[in-house]
Amino acid sequence: MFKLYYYPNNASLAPHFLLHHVNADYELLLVDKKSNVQKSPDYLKLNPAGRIPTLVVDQQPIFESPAICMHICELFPDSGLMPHIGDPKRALFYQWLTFLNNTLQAELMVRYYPHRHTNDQATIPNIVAAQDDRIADALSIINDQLAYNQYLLGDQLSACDYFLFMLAEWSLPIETSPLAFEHLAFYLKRLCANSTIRAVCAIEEIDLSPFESYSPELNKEGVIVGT
Ligand SMILES: N[C@@H](CCC(=O)N[C@@H](CS)C(=O)NCC(=O)O)C(=O)O
Repeated sequence: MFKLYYYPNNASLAPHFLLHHVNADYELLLVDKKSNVQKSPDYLKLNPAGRIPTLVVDQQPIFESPAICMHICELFPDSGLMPHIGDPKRALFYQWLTFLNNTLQAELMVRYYPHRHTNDQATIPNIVAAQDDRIADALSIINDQLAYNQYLLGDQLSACDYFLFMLAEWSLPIETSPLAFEHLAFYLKRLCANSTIRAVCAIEEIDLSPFESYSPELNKEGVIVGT
């Protein structure tokens, strides 16, 4: 039995996708972020960083969303969510999961918590604008990878795709949305048909319609405008 401490559409979303995908026996425990429960003494005993998510497996709490994802993949080696040791794609798995967490997610965190990155409130709009550019740079690299690949690692879905879907959802309000990138936009639309994404987003009340309704504007030659 797994216990996932979560809040809808937070960093718990990727682990939630994986637990659902592998058909694990799991319980969802809401951490009421609106009341700052993630900073409460009881929660800090599980997760001293005071962040969401935490996964408890056999009484052992683990924090950091990508670590939780890798752990779930290793506990369910036949799920196909992580290439086996010896598979050349394994290195790409590490590469993309780290890029997603350490670059795109890190930039999004500064974008959404800019006040934590300055002593001068007047600079907050500048931080947000700079972050919007950095997020667009990261999305562009991902878009290039998806130009010739159905999924991030090639032709097979992996945990990296679930992680990317979570971050793409967070990126929707950013100045250059993920839907401004053609290959990424078509990929996200395709992922909306994934049964785990549909089920988990229904549980967490996440609206898939921005991705589902993606339909690029075409010029007279049938070429996407802006490409
Ligand atoms: N690196 C952590 C970041 C987790 C994180 O920052 N979670 C956010 C929600 S998406 C959170 O707990 N925010 C509340 C806070 O910082 O007080 C991870 O990937 O698990």
